[in-house]
Parts: sequence; C-alpha cells; structure tokens
Amino acid sequence: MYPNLLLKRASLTPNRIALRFEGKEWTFAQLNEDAILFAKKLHSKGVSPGMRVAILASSNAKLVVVLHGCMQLGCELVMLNERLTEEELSYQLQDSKADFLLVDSLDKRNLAHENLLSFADVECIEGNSFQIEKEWSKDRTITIMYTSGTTGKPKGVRQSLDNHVMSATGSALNLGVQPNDSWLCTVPLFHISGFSILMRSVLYGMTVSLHTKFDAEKAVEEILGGKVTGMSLVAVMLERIITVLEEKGLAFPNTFQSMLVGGGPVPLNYLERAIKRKIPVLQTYGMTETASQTTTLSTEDAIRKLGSSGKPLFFAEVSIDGEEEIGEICIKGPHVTKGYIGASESKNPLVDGWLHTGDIGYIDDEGYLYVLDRRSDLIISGGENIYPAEVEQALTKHPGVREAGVAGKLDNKWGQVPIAFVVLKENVTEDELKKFMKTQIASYKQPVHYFFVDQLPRNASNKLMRRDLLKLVIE
Ligand code: S0N
Ligand code: AMP
Ligand code: MG
Ligand code: MG
Ligand code: MG
Repeated sequence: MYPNLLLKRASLTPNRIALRFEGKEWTFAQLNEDAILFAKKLHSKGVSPGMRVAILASSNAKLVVVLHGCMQLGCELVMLNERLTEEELSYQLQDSKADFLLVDSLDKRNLAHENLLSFADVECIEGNSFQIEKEWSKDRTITIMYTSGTTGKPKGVRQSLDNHVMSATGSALNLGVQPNDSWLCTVPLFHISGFSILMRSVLYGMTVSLHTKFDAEKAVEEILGGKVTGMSLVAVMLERIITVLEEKGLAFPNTFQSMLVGGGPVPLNYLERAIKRKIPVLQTYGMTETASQTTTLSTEDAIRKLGSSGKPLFFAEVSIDGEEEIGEICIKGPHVTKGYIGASESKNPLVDGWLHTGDIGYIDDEGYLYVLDRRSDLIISGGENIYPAEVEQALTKHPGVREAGVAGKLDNKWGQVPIAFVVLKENVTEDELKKFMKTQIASYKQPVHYFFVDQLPRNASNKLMRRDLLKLVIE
C-alpha cells in the first residue's frame, strides 16, 4: 500500500504552492480540498469507486482538480487525446468500456456516451459524501493511455499507482528534489509526458506551472523570470525555444536546471544550439508503457555523450536483445506496465519480465543507451505517434481504394511526416481522399502527400515493405 498521495502531501506541506495557472495559485491544501469537493459531486452524479472515467479536456486548473478528484474517488482515468477525431475517440470509449465520459465543454465534440457529463454539470450540484481512502493499493490502476501497435489497433495501456510512484522516485534519485522546485508543464496532460509531472508534483511537493497551449515566447519569458526550475518537452518545442533565445540573443538563467527532452529523437544540431543558450538539456528515453522516463542523460554528460539517451534510472534495467551489439531495446522495472485493457487485455507485453519495445539501439562501454530506430515503422511527428497501419486502414476504408502504404518522410518542422501511396480501384481525386481522411483520423496524422501508384512493394510472403515505399518517389 501507498498513502493517498494528495492527502499525504497536503498534510506534509499544506501551504506550499501546488499549481500555478493564468496568474492564480493553489496550495496543496486548497488543491486537496477542491479535489475532494469535486469527488463528492461526482459521487452524487452516480460515479463510484472502481469505475472507469474517460476524460476529454484541455490543460487548465480545473482539469487538474478533476483528475485529482477522480483519483480521490478511486476511479480509473482513461486519458483521451484531444487531437483525435470522433471516430478515433469512439473506439477508445468503446474499448475501455468507460462508465462515464467527462468533458470540459459539451459543445466541443459530438460524442455519444450514455453517461456524458461536462465539468459544469458536476460542479453545479450538491456533493454526496464518500469514504476517503487513506491508503491506496499499489496495483490500483491510476491511468489508461492508448497507443497503437503494429496492427494499427490502439491499445489501452494500464499505468498503476506503483508504476507512477516508482517512475517519479527513479527520476528524483537522478535529478534531485528541492523545496523550491517548480515544473513548467506545456505538454498535454493526456500524455504521460504531462501526467507524470502531476504525479511528481504530489510526491515531491513540487509546484506545477501549467499552460493550456505551448507558446515558445511565453515559456521563455517564464523561465527568464526565474520562477521555474524545470520543463518537459519534445524536440520540436525545444527548437522553437532555442529560436526565440537566438533571436533575442539571450541565454537561460542558472535558476533553470532541467530541460527534459523526450518522446522521440532529438537532432544533434538542436542539442548543440541548446547548450550554447545555457539550456540544461537532459535527453530522455521514455514511453507510455513505462510511465515516463526509463533512461535520462545528465547535464554533465550532455556534451560528452551527445546523442545518447543516458543511463537507466535507479530502478530500471535496460538490455539489448539479439546476437549483435545493436538490437531491440528491452526494459525491466517497477515502472513498466503490467499490461493492457480492453481488446488487448490478453496480450502480455512482457517476456520473462522484460518489455520488448520494438525500438532499436545499443549500449556503449560505459552503459549509456543510444536509440537508433523506432519500433514497427512508427512515425513520430512533433511528439505525436502515427502508426502507418492506422493511416493505411483509414485509407482502405474508402470504397475507391484497393490498397495503401504509408511511410514517414523527414521534415524540418515536425521531424517526420506521413506520406501515402495509394492503389486505386476506381477513379478518386486527391481532394476527395483528403476530405474523407479528415473524418477518419486526427489532423496531425494526415498524409502530407499522396502518390497514386500501380502497385506497392511487397516481399515474397506478400508483406508490405514500407521502407521501400520512399524509393518509389526518390527514383
Ligand atoms: C509540438 C506541439 C506543441 C505543436 O502544437 P501547436 O504548435 O500548438 O499546434 P496547434 O496550434 O495545436 O495546431 C496547429 C496545426 O498544427 C497541427 N499539429 C499540431 N501538433 C502537431 C504534430 N505533433 N504533428 C503534426 N501536426 C501537428 C495541428 O493538427 C494543426 O493543424 P490543422 O490546422 O491542420 O488542424 C504539439 O504537437 C505537442 O504538444 N506535442 C508534444 C506532445 C507530447 O507531449 N508528446 C510526448 C508523448 N510521449 C510520451 O509522453 C512518452 C515520453 C515521455 O514521457 C516524455 C516526453 C517528453 C518529455 C518528457 C517525457 C518523460 O519521460 O517524462
Ligand atoms: P509513446 O509512449 O507512444 O508516445 O512513444 C514512445 C516512443 O517514442 C518510444 O517507443 C520510442 O520509439 C520513441 N522515443 C522516446 N524517446 C526517444 C528518444 N530519446 N530517442 C528516440 N526515440 C525515442
Ligand atoms: Mg534540482
Ligand atoms: Mg497546442
Ligand atoms: Mg504517444
């Protein structure tokens, strides 16, 4: 068992600032009080401990209260990605069998759910008392986040309380914790990059400064102001921050200690430019299945080990599977998910206790991990994952499409973007296809180019050779 995290934190440091949002501040005592009040109101609406609650909302102070409220009530949180289409969200709602769907505003989306509630629907009613649990079971599911696989079918990853606590503890043993620590959160709370900041906040007594939308100018301004000590971001965001500093001829102050960069590869050129601007970059390798970081490079090593994602955190183990030095990255530790929910529940992601990531890399003589390639043709655009199979399946849903292949193309703005190769059954224009695709998949997953071809490259066993697709346009 672990203590009820927020309750414990509110009793340890009630007056410390938990949250800053748009000029307002909440202490841990206030956050705890607001969360319990929201939990009581949810309970009057029929939400009970153990239920699964799906959340669709933008990052703001209310969402933080809602998330903690649900945790206080003992609910499992299904974290929905705001960028997805109704089609994609409906699948996750159905697969997770969420008992309730909570949205920040009712008019945002046309989602069908028998128990649909807006935050305001809950806030306007009287609360109903419930038994606040002083201790939480380690195995309890805190969050469920969807990621896709080779097949293109999204899978709900279960992140337990122990996963979150051990992840946060491993990170603390690497970065250290100071009473004045304050983390700037401009990554979505529905991704583990963002949610893990909330978990570290209650465990460490650390302030979270939350922004609804990432704005490089605003982030730089806040860091220069000296109040934040750390921030999490993906490569594209780092590049925007570096550009602002370069344009203004500025560098970051010493008060700012940790710039945690992950979610995908970081071009060496960004790292070199970051160091010139005194940005204390910490490259990290983490994923949804490991509730945030597995390895992190320290600032001292940032130059000497440029390009490495660092060493495994205290409780984590990393090994390379295969005969050669370079092979599949495997991960073990208490931060690794126990498995999936819904249609993939029976699939065990672990083999003999090891998570086989599908990512390719090697460990050097000093124990530093280098990630060389992504799992299963995964395309990462601005820190958002795009599975080729998912885009291909959406394309073949169109009656005029016989078959489709999707590959990632290098892109200056997003790192990588998807391009589509389509074999038609009947005459369909590119515009028609684009319009159809908008109804199927999120806008960041839309192919940026369509190539109409007579056939797709396949091997002897008829498997689509995605890496050969790009050759079709280069030659
Ligand atoms: C990069 C971001 C901020 C870009 O969003 P921006 O500029 O605010 O765009 P919008 O105004 O919202 O939209 C304008 C148009 O741009 C399109 N668009 C938006 N994002 C993308 C994208 N990523 N790729 C392609 N297009 C994009 C919109 O669709 C819109 O187009 P139209 O007008 O056509 O509709 C934003 O994408 C962002 O926040 N990215 C980061 C997300 C993230 O956090 N990813 C990490 C996920 N992985 C993990 O959580 C595991 C790793 C991890 O835990 C971690 C990662 C990083 C740091 C630390 C950790 C850790 O271990 O703790
Ligand atoms: P997800 O949790 O679904 O958002 O994505 C995690 C994936 O991002 C990993 O499996 C890797 O493919 C990729 N990734 C994360 N960190 C790094 C890194 N430091 N370098 C290269 N790829 C990374
Ligand atoms: Mg520190
Ligand atoms: Mg945004
Ligand atoms: Mg993802």
